[in-house]
Amino acid sequence: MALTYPWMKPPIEQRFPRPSVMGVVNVTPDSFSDGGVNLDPEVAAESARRMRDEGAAIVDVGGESTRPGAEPVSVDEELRRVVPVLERLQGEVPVSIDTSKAEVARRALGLGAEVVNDVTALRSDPDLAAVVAEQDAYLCLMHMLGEPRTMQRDPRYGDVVAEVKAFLEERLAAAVAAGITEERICLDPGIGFGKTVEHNFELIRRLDELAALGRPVVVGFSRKSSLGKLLGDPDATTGTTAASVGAAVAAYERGATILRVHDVREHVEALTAAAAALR
Ligand code: HH2
Repeated sequence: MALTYPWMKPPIEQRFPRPSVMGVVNVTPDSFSDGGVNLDPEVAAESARRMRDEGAAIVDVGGESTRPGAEPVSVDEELRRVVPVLERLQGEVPVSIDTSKAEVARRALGLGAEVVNDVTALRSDPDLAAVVAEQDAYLCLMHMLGEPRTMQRDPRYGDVVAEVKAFLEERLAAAVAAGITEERICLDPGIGFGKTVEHNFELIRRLDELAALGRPVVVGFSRKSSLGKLLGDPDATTGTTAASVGAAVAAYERGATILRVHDVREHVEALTAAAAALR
């Protein structure tokens, strides 16, 4: 059963101590690295259970791809994809719902999801903030420049870290003003969401500046194309597991709390060793 009393629910940094791994299960035909793999709800649920067994603190279930160029999906289609998976995981695997839609979040929280992961940081559905506030859910606010359909067309910043930080600070204040408890909220620079390879690595290099906002930082560099490009393929659409692990460990060292990843076992092992070494 979901915890609904504020005095029973720990702050997000206690619920997900540093470093915690968030496994990714995309129930979509078109996600950039695992599209089509988990379309069958039983296969998706099995992927989530395996991630839990491999050490994921939570599994992020998504029914809409936000890869560069992706087209939005309807509420009905998103519900059709994720609800059968959430029903199977209820009471078994801690779940985060990767959605920007209030109705999807509401159904997911009713089925036991703990976190709402909104890549639009409460900018796309005016009803989402109230759903999170009413359910006293944990919330991830992510930075994105533009929208998935067009965001990778020549993204530009004066100072990418300063601009992402100002955005996250403003969205955090907006969420709190909408009635969401600050200690439920974590922040994410949105690796690959309207950013070049250099922007993405600068955000990791200077992640301490984002952590200085005082909220736990989530980083999702896993398998993203910047890793493939860094390794020499200018047309890469994905990156390797090894490169993902390297980026995750660097992000952890610079202050990340939650690492959102596809390859859970490798990340848990690497982060366990990194945490022992850096303690
Ligand atoms: N990245 C993706 C989706 N959701 N959420 C957060 N908080 N941070 C991220 O970096 C992030 C995210 C994109 O990755 P993926 O889910 O694997 O692909 P797709 O959007 O194509 O389904």
